[in-house]
Amino acid sequence: MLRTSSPILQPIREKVEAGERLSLDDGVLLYQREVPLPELGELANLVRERKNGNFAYYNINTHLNPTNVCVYRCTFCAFRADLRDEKGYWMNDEQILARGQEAVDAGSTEMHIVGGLHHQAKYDWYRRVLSVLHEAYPELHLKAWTPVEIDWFARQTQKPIRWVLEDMIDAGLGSLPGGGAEIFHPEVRQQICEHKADSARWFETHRTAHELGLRSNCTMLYGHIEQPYHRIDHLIRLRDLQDETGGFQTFIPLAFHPDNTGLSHITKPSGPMDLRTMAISRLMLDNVPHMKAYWIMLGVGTAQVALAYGADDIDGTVRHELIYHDAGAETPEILSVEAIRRLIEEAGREPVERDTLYHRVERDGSQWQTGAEIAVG
Ligand code: V47
Repeated sequence: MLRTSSPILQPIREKVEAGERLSLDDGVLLYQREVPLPELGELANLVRERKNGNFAYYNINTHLNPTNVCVYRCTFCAFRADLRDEKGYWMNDEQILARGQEAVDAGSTEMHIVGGLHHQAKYDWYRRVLSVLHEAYPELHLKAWTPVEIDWFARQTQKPIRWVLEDMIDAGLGSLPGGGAEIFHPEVRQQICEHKADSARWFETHRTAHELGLRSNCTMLYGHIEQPYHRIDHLIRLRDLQDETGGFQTFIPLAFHPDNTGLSHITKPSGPMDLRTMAISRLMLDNVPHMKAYWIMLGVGTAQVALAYGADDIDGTVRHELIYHDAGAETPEILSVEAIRRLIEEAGREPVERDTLYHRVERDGSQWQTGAEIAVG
């Protein structure tokens, strides 16, 4: 039972305490300023602790963006480059393998791989990014490609999404990251990324991945041109697929960073808005086991506080992150394991190293092995 009680929150509080599902109207109401943030946080924390107790998970991971050249021009993206841009790059096998070696030397269990849709790169090159890494470093989990890329590969090869996913699994794909979701509602999607995979295609990809036994993550890009209604609609669409498949592991709310983007006139969401969005996401997505406070995007301080506003995961040590740093993120490029464990402990939580699929990791220096799967209440 919670201590505080604002009349505006009372009906929602009763539902959450009883474990009942929140509606679209409930979610939109939670974005109203009259709903006190501390009370909202307290409710989200109730759900967080029901599911994950006092644990806060992290992993040792690295990012690989094998090219930034992209045929699409999403207005929110500062990472992409044109074919002839000075900042454009396209990695070869040697560079990709060097990243793999660096990751393994640092004890990474996961490589997060996404990138641009290069005008000249054929499907076989994208497949090869995975196969060269997987052959050389079979223990490194490859969390790769968003539905935007999978849709592009399907169009390039003229094959169904299922074929592309099966072929990528054969090459070493371990799971799908949550990117490319942005905001599903067409009123917004058509304005920020009209050409790329639409919401139907995004969901088809994740549904098919789950049917093939892959786990995946999901995200929402907030704080640009969308309204609270679009955010809650987005969360409910994710919740509906999760009811069907149960394949999502983690939801990551992504705060928009405006620098060097086509939306640079927009002010970045504030800390309280980040915490509100985390808490509302935790309450709406009652069937998703984990909520990630991605420290790179939130900043370390807000990520720590978010562990009391619904989040139970902080992502990883991270190295070579470009998408947020190109868009003005001022966070460090990497955190040591000691730093990440300390920031979790400072927030009053118990740090647990996990692998990508939420097994505990038992570690002896850079040697590691996976233990039991983490049980979620
Ligand atoms: O799809 C792009 C977003 C996403 C900007 O699955 C931006 O564990 C803010 O999906 N400001 C990629 N956001 C990152 C992503 C992710 C991150 C961490 C963990 C996981 C996971 C997934 O970043 C893109 C897009 O939605 N994005 N540009 C920007 N300027």
